[in-house]
Amino acid sequence: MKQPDHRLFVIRLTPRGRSAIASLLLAGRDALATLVPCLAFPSSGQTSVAQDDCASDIPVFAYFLLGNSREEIVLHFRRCDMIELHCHGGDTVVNAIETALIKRGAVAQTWQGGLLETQEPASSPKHLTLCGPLDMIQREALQLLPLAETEWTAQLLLAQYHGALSRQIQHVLNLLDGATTTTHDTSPDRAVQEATGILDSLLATYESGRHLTIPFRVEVIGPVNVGKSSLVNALVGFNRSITSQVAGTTRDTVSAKTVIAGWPIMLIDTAGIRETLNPVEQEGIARMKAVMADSDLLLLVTEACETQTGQLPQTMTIPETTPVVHVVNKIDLAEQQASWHFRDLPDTVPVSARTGAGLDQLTEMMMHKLHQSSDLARDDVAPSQTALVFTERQYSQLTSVRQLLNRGETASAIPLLRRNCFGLTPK
Ligand SMILES: Nc1nc2c(ncn2[C@@H]2O[C@H](COP(=O)(O)OP(=O)(O)OP(=O)(O)O)[C@@H](O)[C@H]2O)c(=O)[nH]1
Ligand SMILES: [Mg+2]
Repeated sequence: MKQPDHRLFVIRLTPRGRSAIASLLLAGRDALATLVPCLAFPSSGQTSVAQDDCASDIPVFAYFLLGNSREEIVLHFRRCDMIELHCHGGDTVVNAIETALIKRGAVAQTWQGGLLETQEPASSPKHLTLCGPLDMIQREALQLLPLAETEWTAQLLLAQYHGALSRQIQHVLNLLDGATTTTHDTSPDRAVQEATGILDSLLATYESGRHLTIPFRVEVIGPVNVGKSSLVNALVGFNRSITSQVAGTTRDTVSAKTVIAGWPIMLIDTAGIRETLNPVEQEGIARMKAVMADSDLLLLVTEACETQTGQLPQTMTIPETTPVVHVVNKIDLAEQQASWHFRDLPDTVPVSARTGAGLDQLTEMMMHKLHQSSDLARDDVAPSQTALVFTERQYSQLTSVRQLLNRGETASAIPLLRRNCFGLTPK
């Protein structure tokens, strides 16, 4: 016989550390019964809490009994199996209440784990349901949503929570199911071909999707004194980096976070590249090269009025796999714009960090490169309609499915897709 689900969780909703107020959530079928013996009430107020209070939206003031002392708390009943406890924010108080509840059988959970525990997995028997059955992808979106740093990325994650990616994968599943049954009205090969096409486009979105919560890393490199730091400052809108006409001003890597077209971007200013005997500058250049390996995009800055210092040493090589935008700075100084020998080079944008000329074109090209020319670089993207692969787990599972299809193993791909992408048990 199936055992009843009596799991009880105490979840810290607010981060550890000092704050005015902290919030805990007690979640599970036995939440009310576990909590009641720990409570006392002010003489002027109510004397206990019961099932009826769960239906009311009115917060209840109470004391949480802790040995000889008691702590003021405010209870809010989301439901009888989800009770919020709001208490003073000092760590000692929160720890004491959490420990008392653990002693009474609750299991401590982080808010991330708690978020998932309080959802009903699509395949499991009902236990705690906050918003209906969610598949594994939706649960991952829910978990990442609080980490989104911009409204745009939050909207995209919300779309995945509402099933944008799941619907696409469901469509792939339907096609593959159809291909393995004789009743399908198109040919099995055509259906598998369509499914692989959809999978390929989904896999291509991961380059963008993985940056919903982790900023893109854009490194600004180039010879000394061409205006790299000035460009970073112009892009972030404040003087993050020191600039001067003295070549070799920036010695270390300097990071500055900004948002471009709704995406979080980490701009990394670096030491100018030149042959130098100065050990500090050499170290700066070494750090610049080390950062280059992890960059999503390089902005290679040179200057329109190329001076002796503004040239890149011959020995400087750029990794072939990292996308590059060539930025020709200081166009305000170039007397005859037609004379720029850079202007016909591909992926080149002339700008002036001083006047701001060309910066819009630069950010547009940066987005185009970062999203690998996918639709996400376009202005008219409707977030609610956009399906994105956004976790490494999803990417590796979909890659495995794609490989099985490549080998013609459609029947094996279907359960993998059902189980590992959705968390569903195979039929
Ligand atoms: N006229 C003009 N001057 C600029 C522009 N951008 C930067 N400068 C000037 O060029 C000089 C060098 O600028 P930085 O931003 O310090 O150059 P950098 O490439 O970071 O230099 P290092 O850190 O030494 O490698 C400063 O005097 C800036 O004011 C520009 O667009 N136009
Ligand atoms: Mg600099």
